[in-house]
Amino acid sequence: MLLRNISRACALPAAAAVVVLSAGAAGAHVTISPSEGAAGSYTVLTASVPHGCDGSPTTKVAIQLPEQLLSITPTRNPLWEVEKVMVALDEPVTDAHGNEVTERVGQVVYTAKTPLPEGYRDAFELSLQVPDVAGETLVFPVIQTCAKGETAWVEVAAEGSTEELAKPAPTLTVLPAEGDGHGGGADEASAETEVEPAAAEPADDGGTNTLGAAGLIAGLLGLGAGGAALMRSRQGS
Ligand SMILES: [Cu+2]
Repeated sequence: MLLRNISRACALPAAAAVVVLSAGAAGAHVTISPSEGAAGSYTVLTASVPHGCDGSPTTKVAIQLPEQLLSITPTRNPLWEVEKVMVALDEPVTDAHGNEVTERVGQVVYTAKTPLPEGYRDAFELSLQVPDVAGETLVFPVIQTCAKGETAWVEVAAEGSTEELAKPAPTLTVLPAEGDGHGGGADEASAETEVEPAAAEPADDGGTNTLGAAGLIAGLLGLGAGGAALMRSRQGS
Protein backbone atom coordinates (compact mmCIF):
# COMPACT_ATOMS: atom_id res chain seq x y z
CA MET A 1 0.00 0.00 0.00
CA LEU A 2 2.68 2.45 1.13
CA LEU A 3 4.91 1.48 -1.75
CA ARG A 4 2.08 1.97 -4.19
CA ASN A 5 1.44 5.43 -2.71
CA ILE A 6 5.14 6.32 -2.97
CA SER A 7 5.38 5.19 -6.57
CA ARG A 8 2.12 7.02 -7.26
CA ALA A 9 3.61 10.08 -5.51
CA CYS A 10 6.76 9.67 -7.57
CA ALA A 11 4.68 9.28 -10.68
CA LEU A 12 2.99 12.61 -10.02
CA PRO A 13 6.03 14.87 -10.43
CA ALA A 14 7.08 12.87 -13.52
CA ALA A 15 3.62 13.35 -15.03
CA ALA A 16 3.66 17.00 -14.03
CA ALA A 17 7.09 17.30 -15.62
CA VAL A 18 5.75 15.86 -18.88
CA VAL A 19 2.87 18.31 -18.80
CA VAL A 20 5.24 21.18 -18.03
CA LEU A 21 7.66 20.08 -20.73
CA SER A 22 4.94 19.82 -23.33
CA ALA A 23 3.41 23.06 -22.04
CA GLY A 24 6.90 24.61 -22.40
CA ALA A 25 7.21 23.31 -25.95
CA ALA A 26 3.56 24.25 -26.62
CA GLY A 27 4.29 27.72 -25.19
CA ALA A 28 6.93 28.23 -27.85
CA HIS A 29 4.53 28.64 -30.74
CA VAL A 30 5.15 29.63 -34.33
CA THR A 31 6.23 33.24 -33.95
CA ILE A 32 7.68 36.12 -35.92
CA SER A 33 10.33 38.40 -34.46
CA PRO A 34 10.86 41.24 -34.08
CA SER A 35 7.19 41.81 -33.21
CA GLU A 36 7.36 45.53 -33.90
CA GLY A 37 8.95 47.82 -36.45
CA ALA A 38 8.95 51.49 -37.45
CA ALA A 39 6.79 52.51 -40.41
CA GLY A 40 8.90 52.74 -43.55
CA SER A 41 11.91 51.01 -42.01
CA TYR A 42 13.59 48.01 -43.61
CA THR A 43 13.67 44.92 -41.42
CA VAL A 44 14.22 41.17 -41.52
CA LEU A 45 11.52 39.16 -39.80
CA THR A 46 12.32 35.67 -38.54
CA ALA A 47 9.45 33.19 -38.57
CA SER A 48 10.37 30.29 -36.31
CA VAL A 49 8.80 26.84 -36.05
CA PRO A 50 9.80 25.32 -32.66
CA HIS A 51 7.78 22.11 -32.79
CA GLY A 52 5.60 19.91 -34.98
CA CYS A 53 1.84 19.22 -34.92
CA ASP A 54 1.29 17.23 -31.72
CA GLY A 55 4.62 15.51 -32.25
CA SER A 56 4.28 14.94 -35.98
CA PRO A 57 7.12 16.33 -38.12
CA THR A 58 6.53 19.52 -40.13
CA THR A 59 6.42 19.21 -43.93
CA LYS A 60 5.22 22.67 -45.02
CA VAL A 61 4.94 26.18 -43.57
CA ALA A 62 2.69 28.67 -45.41
CA ILE A 63 3.03 32.24 -44.16
CA GLN A 64 0.16 34.47 -45.22
CA LEU A 65 1.09 38.12 -45.65
CA PRO A 66 -1.04 41.08 -44.55
CA GLU A 67 -2.75 43.10 -47.29
CA GLN A 68 -0.87 46.25 -46.25
CA LEU A 69 2.37 44.59 -47.40
CA LEU A 70 3.05 44.70 -51.14
CA SER A 71 6.35 42.90 -51.42
CA ILE A 72 8.68 40.72 -49.40
CA THR A 73 11.98 38.98 -50.03
CA PRO A 74 12.14 35.49 -48.49
CA THR A 75 15.53 34.04 -47.57
CA ARG A 76 16.30 30.68 -49.17
CA ASN A 77 16.80 27.82 -46.74
CA PRO A 78 18.76 24.80 -48.03
CA LEU A 79 16.44 22.32 -46.30
CA TRP A 80 13.30 23.79 -47.82
CA GLU A 81 11.90 24.81 -51.21
CA VAL A 82 10.49 28.32 -51.10
CA GLU A 83 7.75 29.85 -53.23
CA LYS A 84 6.10 33.27 -53.37
CA VAL A 85 2.39 33.02 -54.13
CA MET A 86 1.26 36.19 -55.86
CA VAL A 87 -2.25 37.63 -55.60
CA ALA A 88 -3.79 40.26 -57.87
CA LEU A 89 -4.66 43.60 -56.32
CA ASP A 90 -8.22 44.88 -56.68
CA GLU A 91 -6.82 48.25 -57.79
CA PRO A 92 -3.26 48.93 -59.00
CA VAL A 93 -1.26 50.94 -56.47
CA THR A 94 1.96 52.96 -56.62
CA ASP A 95 4.74 51.67 -54.44
CA ALA A 96 7.25 53.73 -52.42
CA HIS A 97 9.45 53.99 -55.51
CA GLY A 98 6.70 55.31 -57.78
CA ASN A 99 6.18 52.02 -59.63
CA GLU A 100 2.68 50.86 -60.48
CA VAL A 101 1.99 47.54 -58.74
CA THR A 102 -0.86 45.23 -59.79
CA GLU A 103 -0.13 42.22 -57.61
CA ARG A 104 1.38 41.54 -54.21
CA VAL A 105 2.97 38.58 -52.46
CA GLY A 106 0.04 36.87 -50.76
CA GLN A 107 1.91 33.97 -49.22
CA VAL A 108 5.41 32.63 -48.76
CA VAL A 109 5.40 28.83 -48.70
CA TYR A 110 8.32 26.77 -47.42
CA THR A 111 8.13 23.05 -48.29
CA ALA A 112 10.49 20.69 -46.48
CA LYS A 113 12.84 18.57 -48.57
CA THR A 114 12.89 16.23 -45.57
CA PRO A 115 10.34 16.70 -42.77
CA LEU A 116 11.43 18.76 -39.76
CA PRO A 117 11.32 16.26 -36.89
CA GLU A 118 9.75 17.03 -33.52
CA GLY A 119 12.36 18.30 -31.08
CA TYR A 120 14.10 20.38 -33.75
CA ARG A 121 13.31 23.90 -34.88
CA ASP A 122 13.83 25.84 -38.08
CA ALA A 123 13.51 29.51 -38.96
CA PHE A 124 12.74 31.49 -42.08
CA GLU A 125 13.94 35.06 -42.70
CA LEU A 126 11.78 37.53 -44.60
CA SER A 127 13.17 40.91 -45.66
CA LEU A 128 10.71 43.76 -46.09
CA GLN A 129 9.95 47.45 -45.77
CA VAL A 130 7.44 48.01 -42.98
CA PRO A 131 4.33 49.56 -44.57
CA ASP A 132 3.52 53.17 -43.79
CA VAL A 133 0.64 52.31 -41.43
CA ALA A 134 1.86 53.43 -38.01
CA GLY A 135 -0.37 52.24 -35.16
CA GLU A 136 -1.70 49.21 -37.05
CA THR A 137 -0.92 45.59 -36.17
CA LEU A 138 -0.07 43.41 -39.16
CA VAL A 139 -1.20 39.78 -38.89
CA PHE A 140 0.78 36.90 -40.46
CA PRO A 141 -1.44 33.78 -40.23
CA VAL A 142 0.65 30.61 -40.61
CA ILE A 143 -0.56 27.18 -41.72
CA GLN A 144 1.83 24.50 -40.48
CA THR A 145 1.33 21.19 -42.30
CA CYS A 146 2.74 18.04 -40.77
CA ALA A 147 3.14 14.41 -41.73
CA LYS A 148 -0.01 13.91 -39.69
CA GLY A 149 -2.41 16.81 -39.47
CA GLU A 150 -1.82 20.53 -39.52
CA THR A 151 -1.88 23.47 -37.16
CA ALA A 152 -3.42 26.80 -38.13
CA TRP A 153 -1.73 29.66 -36.29
CA VAL A 154 -4.46 32.11 -37.18
CA GLU A 155 -6.10 33.28 -33.98
CA VAL A 156 -6.24 37.03 -33.41
CA ALA A 157 -7.22 38.52 -30.07
CA ALA A 158 -10.25 40.82 -30.01
CA GLU A 159 -9.38 44.50 -29.60
CA GLY A 160 -8.35 45.16 -25.99
CA SER A 161 -8.69 41.51 -24.96
CA THR A 162 -5.91 39.90 -22.95
CA GLU A 163 -7.10 36.33 -23.36
CA GLU A 164 -4.37 33.73 -23.93
CA LEU A 165 -4.81 32.33 -27.43
CA ALA A 166 -4.15 28.65 -28.13
CA LYS A 167 -2.97 29.13 -31.71
CA PRO A 168 -2.10 32.82 -32.07
CA ALA A 169 -1.24 34.25 -35.48
CA PRO A 170 2.16 36.00 -35.40
CA THR A 171 1.85 39.79 -35.53
CA LEU A 172 3.96 42.86 -36.22
CA THR A 173 3.04 46.15 -34.54
CA VAL A 174 3.85 49.16 -36.72
CA LEU A 175 5.48 51.96 -34.73
CA PRO A 176 5.72 55.61 -35.80
CA ALA A 177 8.28 56.27 -38.53
CA GLU A 178 11.80 57.20 -37.49
CA GLY A 179 13.92 59.90 -39.17
CA ASP A 180 13.04 60.42 -42.86
CA GLY A 181 10.43 57.64 -42.70
CA HIS A 182 12.27 55.49 -45.23
CA GLY A 183 14.52 53.74 -42.77
CA GLY A 184 17.40 56.09 -43.65
CA GLY A 185 16.85 58.46 -40.70
CA ALA A 186 18.77 56.45 -38.19
CA ASP A 187 21.78 56.03 -40.47
CA GLU A 188 21.86 59.68 -41.53
CA ALA A 189 21.61 60.80 -37.91
CA SER A 190 24.53 58.58 -36.89
CA ALA A 191 26.48 59.68 -39.99
CA GLU A 192 26.04 63.36 -38.94
CA THR A 193 27.17 62.62 -35.41
CA GLU A 194 30.11 60.80 -36.89
CA VAL A 195 31.28 64.03 -38.61
CA GLU A 196 31.05 66.00 -35.41
CA PRO A 197 33.71 64.13 -33.33
CA ALA A 198 36.36 64.66 -36.06
CA ALA A 199 36.16 68.49 -35.61
CA ALA A 200 36.46 68.23 -31.83
CA GLU A 201 39.52 66.09 -32.18
CA PRO A 202 42.10 68.92 -31.45
CA ALA A 203 40.96 68.99 -27.83
CA ASP A 204 41.72 65.33 -27.53
CA ASP A 205 45.36 65.57 -28.81
CA GLY A 206 46.51 67.31 -25.61
CA GLY A 207 46.76 70.81 -27.28
CA THR A 208 49.26 69.85 -29.99
CA ASN A 209 47.25 71.86 -32.48
CA THR A 210 47.50 74.89 -30.23
CA LEU A 211 51.21 74.16 -30.07
CA GLY A 212 51.27 73.88 -33.84
CA ALA A 213 49.63 77.29 -34.14
CA ALA A 214 52.06 78.79 -31.60
CA GLY A 215 54.97 77.27 -33.47
CA LEU A 216 53.64 78.76 -36.67
CA ILE A 217 53.41 82.20 -35.12
CA ALA A 218 56.87 81.82 -33.58
CA GLY A 219 58.14 80.73 -36.92
CA LEU A 220 56.58 83.74 -38.57
CA LEU A 221 58.03 86.00 -35.88
CA GLY A 222 61.39 84.33 -36.29
CA LEU A 223 61.12 84.82 -40.03
CA GLY A 224 60.29 88.49 -39.41
CA ALA A 225 63.22 88.93 -37.07
CA GLY A 226 65.51 87.09 -39.43
CA GLY A 227 64.32 89.22 -42.29
CA ALA A 228 64.90 92.41 -40.32
CA ALA A 229 68.40 91.29 -39.35
CA LEU A 230 69.11 90.45 -42.97
CA MET A 231 67.92 93.85 -44.06
CA ARG A 232 70.09 95.59 -41.43
CA SER A 233 73.21 93.60 -42.38
CA ARG A 234 72.68 94.50 -46.06
CA GLN A 235 72.27 98.23 -45.21
CA GLY A 236 75.52 98.03 -43.07
CA SER A 237 77.55 96.53 -45.98
CU1 LIG B 1 3.47 25.86 -29.54
